[in-house]
Amino acid sequence: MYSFNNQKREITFKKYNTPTPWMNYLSNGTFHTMMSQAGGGVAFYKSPQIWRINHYKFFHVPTDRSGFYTYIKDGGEYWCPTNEPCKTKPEKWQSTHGMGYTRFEAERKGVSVTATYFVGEYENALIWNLKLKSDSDKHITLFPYVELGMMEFMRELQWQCYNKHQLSCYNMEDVLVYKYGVETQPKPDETPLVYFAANVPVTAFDCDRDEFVGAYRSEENPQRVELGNCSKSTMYGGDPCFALQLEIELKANEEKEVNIFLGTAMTEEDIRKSVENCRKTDFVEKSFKGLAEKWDAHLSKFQCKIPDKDAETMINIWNPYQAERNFQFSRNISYYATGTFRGVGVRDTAQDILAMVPFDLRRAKDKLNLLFTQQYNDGHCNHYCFPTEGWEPVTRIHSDNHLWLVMACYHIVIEEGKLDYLDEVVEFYDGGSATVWEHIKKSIDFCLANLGECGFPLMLSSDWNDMLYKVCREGKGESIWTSMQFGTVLRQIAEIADLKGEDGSKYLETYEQQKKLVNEIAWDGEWYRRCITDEGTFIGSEKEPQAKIWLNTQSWSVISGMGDNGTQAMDNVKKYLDTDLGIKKIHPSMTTDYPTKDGNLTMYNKGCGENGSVFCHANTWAVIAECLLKRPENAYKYYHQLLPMVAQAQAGEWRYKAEPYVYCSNIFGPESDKFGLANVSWLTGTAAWMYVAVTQYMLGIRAKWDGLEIDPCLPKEMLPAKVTRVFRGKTYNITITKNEKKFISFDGKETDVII
Ligand code: IFM
Repeated sequence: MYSFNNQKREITFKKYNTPTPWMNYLSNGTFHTMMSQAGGGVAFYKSPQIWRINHYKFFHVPTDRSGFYTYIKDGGEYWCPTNEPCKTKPEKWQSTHGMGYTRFEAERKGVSVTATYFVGEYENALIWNLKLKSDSDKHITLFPYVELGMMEFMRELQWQCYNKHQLSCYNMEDVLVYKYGVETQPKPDETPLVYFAANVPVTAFDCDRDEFVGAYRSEENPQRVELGNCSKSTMYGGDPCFALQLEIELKANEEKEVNIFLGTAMTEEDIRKSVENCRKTDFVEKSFKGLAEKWDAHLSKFQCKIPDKDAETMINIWNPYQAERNFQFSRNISYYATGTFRGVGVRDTAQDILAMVPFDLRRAKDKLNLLFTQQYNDGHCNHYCFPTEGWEPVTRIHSDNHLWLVMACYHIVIEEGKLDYLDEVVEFYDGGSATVWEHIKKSIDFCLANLGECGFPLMLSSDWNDMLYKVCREGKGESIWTSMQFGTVLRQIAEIADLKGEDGSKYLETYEQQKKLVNEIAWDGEWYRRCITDEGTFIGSEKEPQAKIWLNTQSWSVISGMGDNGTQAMDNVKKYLDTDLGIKKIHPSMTTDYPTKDGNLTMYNKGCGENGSVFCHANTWAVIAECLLKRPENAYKYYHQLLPMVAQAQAGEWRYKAEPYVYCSNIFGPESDKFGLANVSWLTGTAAWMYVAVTQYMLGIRAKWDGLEIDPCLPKEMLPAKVTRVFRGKTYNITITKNEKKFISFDGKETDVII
């Protein structure tokens, strides 16, 4: 079904009809395309909310339509190198996802095509590089095709009957142009034109989807492809598309290269310039080379060689690749997330930053600075913001958002080994500005100013766990987990304060107070309780009939160093929550009338989503906790069982369904009849945290202020481990043969370290 080629950093698929679309993201930071193994997907410029280019029909059948298709008309029949969407299939076919590109290799009746799609750094365009060959002299017709849509997806759903008459699609000297002229769009002056061009002569085109596809047909059998010619339709009001007709002569065994460009530019003149650039002889090759070099440089900052090859594949390639995509897209658009309302989540993005820190400190700082702009003078933060769309933020106050900022900042400062970043000045959302150092101190102040009756942080609109918004609607509910998160960052800010020559002890005093509460009030006898409701009920207690034990307060009791009984708590994680497909978030799952019918905590079915599924994001913290407890076998079990290819093999491909090369957010738990079904892949905090867990806790290579600490917690399956880590501009080659702590001081002279 699939195979990895780690040398090339690729995964190849032999079948097009995977259980769900298995996606890749092609991007240059401005122009983006999410593309499946069968050529389906969606392209957008900067924002999928307001500058979406083509239609992608989420959740509809047939699955994974539409996409970026090139019909090859060869005599009476036609087919696509992407395999989909035609009935006539290639005789030989495979597709491959690589770092920022997707390639299709297909053959039918002596015609072979290699189609590589990627977005290079020089133009904002999806490049379709087609290499064509035939075993005999042949004339074929190519029809590259994209079904366009209204750029604002939500407006299209609601208002297309009026607004589609404000769309135009036309031919400009054999370059097709789409203008999204809809009134009252959010940023008309920044809305680009979209273009579609080829580097070979264009015989005809269509801009009107209905003309190209025809009535009661679909992308499976467009009438114009069947007829063998496009109609030269324009589209001033209606449903737009880009379709080109390209006549190609193939000489036996000679390769012909055709390039198609789906791009954006601000004006017609800019389009002309952009297309001229794209058509230059070395443009495509240069762009692809640039992409490869970029990923080489990025990934070479941390590479390992270990006996567990699945883990190695994830650590070296797919996990940091996925983490970078999360850093870029937050939780915006995936096969599961429709890219309609979620902009940049402060909580989510602050966690994503953690996995960017070892790779690119400036990118990490810029993103964190963006999050600081969402902070108010009292220290709390907006929940989501929409910097690209310019929409008003979601202003709900959650108990955890502002604390993640402290953690991200700590990681940056410690990685860099300098305090300079703390002096950068960033505006507050409600006016004025302050240094980064002042910003993070305000995070702490806000938490301190919002403690509940028992002394734990108030839950406010929920903590990390969205579902808990229901325990605090009267504003009294308290979060024991946030107390542990607070404790974790209090130790971090105390360290920074000392480094700055300020008094860190006041933070440690607060830490001790919270720690006392955790052990005296939150300890249930066997594990740590999760939270306190408005009514004063402890959720996550043996005394409760449901949701008795929750993963997060066990793992974070150890991570924060607050739990005197952390070992016992984690033993109970193993006993009650662990499965062969990961650790459940809670046990037992809740029914929809717990704690009461009117005041229920969840509407999720048992074992699904937030209710008793294996929540992969939270599993990463269990891995870290086990490392801190120095229990390598447990850490490895929790880590290994969630490796996507391992979980998929364990559950079965058609049960697991999602990609075997990226982490998902959650997996249906044992209380569901679909135990093992993986859900919400690609964009999830699992990516960043699993990377942190395995590199900084299992392999144990952690930045410290004075240097690099190597404190591994590895089972025999991962030993010996050889790691190359670039740290503060120097390359360290580290060989780990046993679990022993070692410190490399910052003089950095010692580059080969053997443990
Ligand atoms: O923490 C959240 C995240 O912000 C969105 N997905 C679910 C997580 C757990 O509730």
